[in-house]
Amino acid sequence: MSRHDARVPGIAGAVLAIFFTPSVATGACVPAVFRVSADIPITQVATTALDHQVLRLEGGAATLEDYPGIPEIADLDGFARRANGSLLMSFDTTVTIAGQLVRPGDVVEFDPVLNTWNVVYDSRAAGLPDGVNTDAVALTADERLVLSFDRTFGLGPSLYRAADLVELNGSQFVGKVLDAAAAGLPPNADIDAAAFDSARNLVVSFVQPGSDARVAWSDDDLVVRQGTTWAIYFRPSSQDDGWQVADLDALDIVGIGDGLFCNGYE
Ligand SMILES: [Ca+2]
Ligand SMILES: [Ca+2]
Ligand SMILES: [Ca+2]
Repeated sequence: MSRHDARVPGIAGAVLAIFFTPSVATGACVPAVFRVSADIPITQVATTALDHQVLRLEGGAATLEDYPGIPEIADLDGFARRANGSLLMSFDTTVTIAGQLVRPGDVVEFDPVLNTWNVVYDSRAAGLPDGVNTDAVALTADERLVLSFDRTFGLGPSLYRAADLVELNGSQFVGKVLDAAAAGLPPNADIDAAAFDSARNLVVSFVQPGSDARVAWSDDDLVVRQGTTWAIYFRPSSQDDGWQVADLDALDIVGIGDGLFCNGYE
């Protein structure tokens, strides 16, 4: 399910490699680990990942993370890593993993030590309308699920939009971490990757290019919520032109501890 964008003019390639050393006005740089997936094969720092695989990016190095059991037909489109190393994933299509049916709305947890897979959010049992795809997975500080979906739908008395981020308690929706309408995002905006860094900054990627009064972004960019606006957090295309035709569709972040971020213009 590729969603190749029209690039934002003047942005692509405008920034030299920054190698995950975010800096702000102080010039201080803090290392971070990004785990990302794309909607098509992506090569970065001479390492290629297919759309169901993850690139681990740290300090200018890229490492392929290929989790056993994921069918190649799947596009990994939601990803988060627990503190204990277990991995939460969602896919764009229905797949069978370790004998279990995993629907696009579901979230499945992979334990890399025990090599086990378990569905931890059963979308059908939870009442998510059939056909709704979970397209972003993040975790609160106490490791509750935070999900985004690929379309607008109603559930109970509430309306959920594609750029909402919804917090769960178990399988129950308990509130919006980001309310797209309240945030002033256009009705067609769709968040397709989300994570909190260790300073609890909300970092997301969108399906489409977009902008607010301060900044314009492309579908591979990571943008950070700052009050009522956004700023560029990290721009993968600054490291590899392959991102200019790829959508970043899954994300996890570890290691930025001081609220420092990369605005792409330092
Ligand atoms: Ca992917
Ligand atoms: Ca979404
Ligand atoms: Ca994206």
